[in-house]
Amino acid sequence: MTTCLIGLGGNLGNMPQTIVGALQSLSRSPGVRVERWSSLFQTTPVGSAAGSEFTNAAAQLETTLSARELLSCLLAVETEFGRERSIEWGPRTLDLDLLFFGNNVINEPPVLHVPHSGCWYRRFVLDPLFELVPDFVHPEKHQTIAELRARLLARPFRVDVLDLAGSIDPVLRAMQATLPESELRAIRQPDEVRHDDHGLLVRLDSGPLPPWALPLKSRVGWLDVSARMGDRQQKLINILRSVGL
Ligand code: PH2
Ligand code: MG
Ligand code: MG
Repeated sequence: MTTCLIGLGGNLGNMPQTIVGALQSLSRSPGVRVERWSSLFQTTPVGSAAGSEFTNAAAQLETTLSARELLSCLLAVETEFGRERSIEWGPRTLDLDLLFFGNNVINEPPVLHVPHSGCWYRRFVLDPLFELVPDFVHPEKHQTIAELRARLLARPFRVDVLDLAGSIDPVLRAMQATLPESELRAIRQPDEVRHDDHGLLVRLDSGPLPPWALPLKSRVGWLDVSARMGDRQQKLINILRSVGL
């Protein structure tokens, strides 16, 4: 038996009905038991094409399935509730994300990544999880759900952006003007790196990291979105919205 945590979300149709229906459907799946679920949260959409307000929740499952099998089961339930995959990060009737599979760290690209890459800095994931399992320890970040969530509540919220190309300043200046509760800074060289690990340290662009930047990967606040779609400004906006700014 493995204890798992999943995230539920969507912004099309009757979401309370869909979420209850999805949990019922999961509990009828062989090898899956739904143990507990959070309340429903109304959340600000993250992503330029995401559409209207989302409803998010989390649930705790017990399963005899493998992570891969459980993922197929989640996809089947998404399909059952009319999920279409046309626009990436578009509006959806139901999104079921496998957030944690016990304490396992699993990377089988392109589909299976556990813990879920976005689960530690997104309020719409952490707020429901905090209700269910505040003391659960993230197996890669080595912090509890409560600690990860508390990091995001600091104001001003600090976002340091690794800027090896030296070209991010205009983007940061434009964004800073509209986001007084954030503190955006470019990091181009080692002496600009802060010694503490507050807020986020974001890598937007792909390419080799210089040796001085390699140790930064082990920081709790390290967030690598270099493989994500979108331009740099859109990626930053999505991060700040995720944090709750
Ligand atoms: N899921 C997304 C994109 N944006 N925004 C909110 N508020 N909640 C989500 O669950 C969500 C989102 C992609 O899965
Ligand atoms: Mg999702
Ligand atoms: Mg998903």
